[in-house]
Amino acid sequence: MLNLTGKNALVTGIANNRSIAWGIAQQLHAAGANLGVTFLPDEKGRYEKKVAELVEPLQPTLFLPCDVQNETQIQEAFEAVRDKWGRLDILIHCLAFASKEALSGEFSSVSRQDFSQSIDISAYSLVSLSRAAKPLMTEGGSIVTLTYLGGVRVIPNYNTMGIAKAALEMNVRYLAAEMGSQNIRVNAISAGPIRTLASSAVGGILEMIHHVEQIAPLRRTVTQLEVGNTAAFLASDLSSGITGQILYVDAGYEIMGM
Ligand code: NAD
Ligand code: 0WE
Repeated sequence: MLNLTGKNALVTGIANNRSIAWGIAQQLHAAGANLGVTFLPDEKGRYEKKVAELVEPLQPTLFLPCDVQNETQIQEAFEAVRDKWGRLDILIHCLAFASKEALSGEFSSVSRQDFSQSIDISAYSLVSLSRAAKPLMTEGGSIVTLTYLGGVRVIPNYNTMGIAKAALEMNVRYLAAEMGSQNIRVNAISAGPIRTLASSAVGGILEMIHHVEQIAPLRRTVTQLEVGNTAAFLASDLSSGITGQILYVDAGYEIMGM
């Protein structure tokens, strides 16, 4: 059975009750994991308060600010993990960002700055967090990130995020190859479209979800909790032979050609 009792899990990317990271945190908690949660700090501290209230029922033993563009904040977060837990077993990377301009219009119109920012937040951050996690994963570990089909195929308007996801998926393979000797596994879940804060800000997301409901073998989209269950599996010893993989949790959409 899936059992994460005694495992320490750090979850990034919770913004609200629709976040995929929230679905993951709930399922890790249900499987018995000890949770730490990071949030993206903002000037007014609004995110902090909202996320703190949301995660309260999961009784996280760590609650830390972590803007992945800030290397010092990353280091401080993992120092806090080391001081409080001593060991880390599970790292969930569930965040992405591209400017509004980079997510619409002609792909080639993207500015150098918007392109770099998206790669930095959405792809490089996995390298940075994994590097910080590595010395704390003394009994092996599992790193799980979230990707999307737009990193492999052209999805209208996904544009620069597609390039960032392609880089993220290759990061998964290089990190898995490097860290395997320490029994640290690195995998990605490629989720089908789900209505979240990030996706709702995208024009036409409802039409895309409707399209998936017509085409996907299961004739529906997936939920945050289904992604959470797969993350719990990848985080657990049930997946001990799996590393460097991109696992599609998309109601089967990816296999279809027509
Ligand atoms: P979300 O808006 O709930 O989560 C995105 C998170 O990224 C937020 O918590 C936000 O605070 C965080 N973030 C942005 N910039 C950051 C920074 N500089 N430092 C730290 N955190 C930062 O949306 P979501 O849909 O749950 O997205 C989570 C992940 O799932 C992303 O990687 C996204 O690409 C991926 N994904 C989403 C879908 C979908 O349809 N919603 C499908 C496949 C994959
Ligand atoms: O990865 C994502 C969304 C990522 C995302 C969303 C936003 C909207 C608000 C990253 N940055 C931002 N920046 C903002 O200012 N998904 C997989 C969801 C998504 O986004 C799309 C999609 C799908 C699906 C964008 C265009 C087309 C399809």
